[in-house]
Amino acid sequence: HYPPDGSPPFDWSAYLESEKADAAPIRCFKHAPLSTEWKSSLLGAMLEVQTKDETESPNTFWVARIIQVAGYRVRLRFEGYGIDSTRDFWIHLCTTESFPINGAVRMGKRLRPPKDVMDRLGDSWLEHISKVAHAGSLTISVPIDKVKQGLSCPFKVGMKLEAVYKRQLSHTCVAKVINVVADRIHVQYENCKEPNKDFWFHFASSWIHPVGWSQRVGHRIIASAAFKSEALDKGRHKKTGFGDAPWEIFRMPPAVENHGFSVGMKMEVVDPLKLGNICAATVMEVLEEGYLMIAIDGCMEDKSSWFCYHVTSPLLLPVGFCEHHKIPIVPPRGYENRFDWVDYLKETQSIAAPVELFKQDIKDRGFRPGQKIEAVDLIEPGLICVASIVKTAGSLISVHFDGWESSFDQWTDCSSSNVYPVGWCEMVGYPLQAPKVLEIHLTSNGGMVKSFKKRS
Ligand code: MLZ
Repeated sequence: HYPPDGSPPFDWSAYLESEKADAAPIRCFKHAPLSTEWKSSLLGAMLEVQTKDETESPNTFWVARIIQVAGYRVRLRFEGYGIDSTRDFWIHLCTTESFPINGAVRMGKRLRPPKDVMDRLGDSWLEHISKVAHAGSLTISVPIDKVKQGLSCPFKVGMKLEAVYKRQLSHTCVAKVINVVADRIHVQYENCKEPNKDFWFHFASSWIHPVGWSQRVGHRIIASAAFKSEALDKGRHKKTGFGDAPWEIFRMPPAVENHGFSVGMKMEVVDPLKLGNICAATVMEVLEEGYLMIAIDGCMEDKSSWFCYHVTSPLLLPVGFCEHHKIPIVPPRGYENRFDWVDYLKETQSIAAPVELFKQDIKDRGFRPGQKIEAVDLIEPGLICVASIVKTAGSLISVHFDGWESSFDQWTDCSSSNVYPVGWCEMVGYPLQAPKVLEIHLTSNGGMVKSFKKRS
């Protein structure tokens, strides 16, 4: 279990308090365990947890009320303390044993208040608690089977797949799963010479595909001739070869043919390599089944920088998106300080992809600026970091990594499987990157300069 050296996990409670911030509720995260079960607020709900009394047997439970919620973590107060907050304590709902009201006794536990509550309530504690039980108090139970299910992954170590190559997004590369952590897979690219050839994906990522996919849709792939000829057949018939990850376990968008996008159409996109940027972009190639090769305007000549988005991708945006949401668009090279879509389309003699082609149902999952989350750094996706929502725009959210310069911010879809509720890393035993602390330099004249760390 993380952390291997036994040091305590990141102290979310203290951090939220010092930042005076809230965590985004679990229900905002489409894919997170319990997000559909716990649709309404958990605040005020009662549950039975072990008393912290050292003198009592570990079988002793007492009723507590949820006073504050931070993702999977809640602050509890035992019944009997009234407004006294000094005995409040935090638990992780999925890693601490708890029962709904009346559940502990049913499971053979003893229901008894902590000693000081007992002293205060005297013999009336039993009466007190039966009142709580009968008052129809809101209670919750933690469906551990649902949690397990929500953290499971259909991929297994050793399975082969085609993954977009991190150093050249225009190509996929054969890759092998080398580790699975909850719903995330760690893969190693094969046949590539670079020294660090690993990458992490969520299992439902749109950057990973079954063996044969590239040739099926007409995407470029880095692979041997032998691999390609076998893959051609697998792709054509959606066949799974020995050792390949089966086609069914990939979350594939629907195959669409008459989507209306054509080569040369312009739009706005989230730059997959600089995820904080929304840029002017052009359709360079239309592949099969609704996949498009896109280039950021200004980089169109460099074919290796093209990248593939499906027509249903929430990161494909119609012309005018940025203006509508008051986000500064990143203009193509040569158009700094003078970018205007109308002039630009005229000058480049091109048309904007009609807005109806963007089949986006704008979702509001409830994220609000200021909320804290745990977010994958999509440039180094092995890192899951303490982060905040800075802005929402249509279906997009902008994620800021606490302590890092805003140039690290990343736009992502609000249903993205790369953002998690507070407490997720603790639950799955994965290291959470704490906010970067400012580096403080002393200057020669005794002053102090604070600086953020830059990406190395
Ligand atoms: N190698 C980089 C990591 C940056 C990670 C930022 N995550 C928000 C560095 O140490 O600069």
